[in-house]
Amino acid sequence: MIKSAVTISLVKEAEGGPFVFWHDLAAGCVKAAKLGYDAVEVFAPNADAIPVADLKALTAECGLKVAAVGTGGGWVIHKWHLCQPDAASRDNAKNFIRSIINAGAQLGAPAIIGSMQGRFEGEVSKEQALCWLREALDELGEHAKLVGVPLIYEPLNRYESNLLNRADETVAFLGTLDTDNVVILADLFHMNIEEANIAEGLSTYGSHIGHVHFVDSNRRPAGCGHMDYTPIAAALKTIGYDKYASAEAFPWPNSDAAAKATIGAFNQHLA
Ligand SMILES: [Mn+2]
Repeated sequence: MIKSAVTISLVKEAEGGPFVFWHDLAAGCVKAAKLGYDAVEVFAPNADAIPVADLKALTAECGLKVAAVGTGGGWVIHKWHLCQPDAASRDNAKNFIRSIINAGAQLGAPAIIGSMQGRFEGEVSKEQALCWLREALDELGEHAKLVGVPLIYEPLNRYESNLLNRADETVAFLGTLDTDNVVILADLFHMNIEEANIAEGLSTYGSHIGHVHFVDSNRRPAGCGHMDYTPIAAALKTIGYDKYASAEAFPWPNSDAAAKATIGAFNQHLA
């Protein structure tokens, strides 16, 4: 059975971004629980800003899990990513991600590599960038395995990364990894831009999918754009997807309404 989750961002620098609840873990958890969500996904500025013990107590009290933790703070705040030309920045990116993996693991939550994958540009060729991405996913994937969680890699749309945008190329790339601990985040907003057919893209990912960002075509909450969820839900059912569908969407028209809209669409299509 697919489980529901909703995002909470604690990152001041990310304001305006696609996160439903903002700046208050306790308030977000209480609202998520009241609406019937199974879990929260937490986007923090760094690992130290994830209050592991408090969040454990808070989610237990609310009957929630932590679905995943984001690593994008390393990009949004420090402008580090895994494909920068200088080794020091790449190391900073890896260390930042590793620390988030460790914090998330204490909550049973895998970390997501989205914007931290970066892009190729300038002196860095695509081949070189994919080589660095492969090395980082192998290293961090094995590290995540040691602490008992998968590592989630999120292909982005062409306006956010030029590395891997579609399911077919991503699955081919996964086949070149040494680690078996990297799973895919299927973000319906990115897929809507890049895939000829979203349901077919989900089928191409198949059992590689470890997380879904459940959102509409315009990055508003599910049900507030023109996404057709019927074939999407059918594809997820066919591949036996049973992890989280997480609301990573703009807080449109506001946080409470976005959370309510998403859980309504979840119950209609995915529950
Ligand atoms: Mn996403």
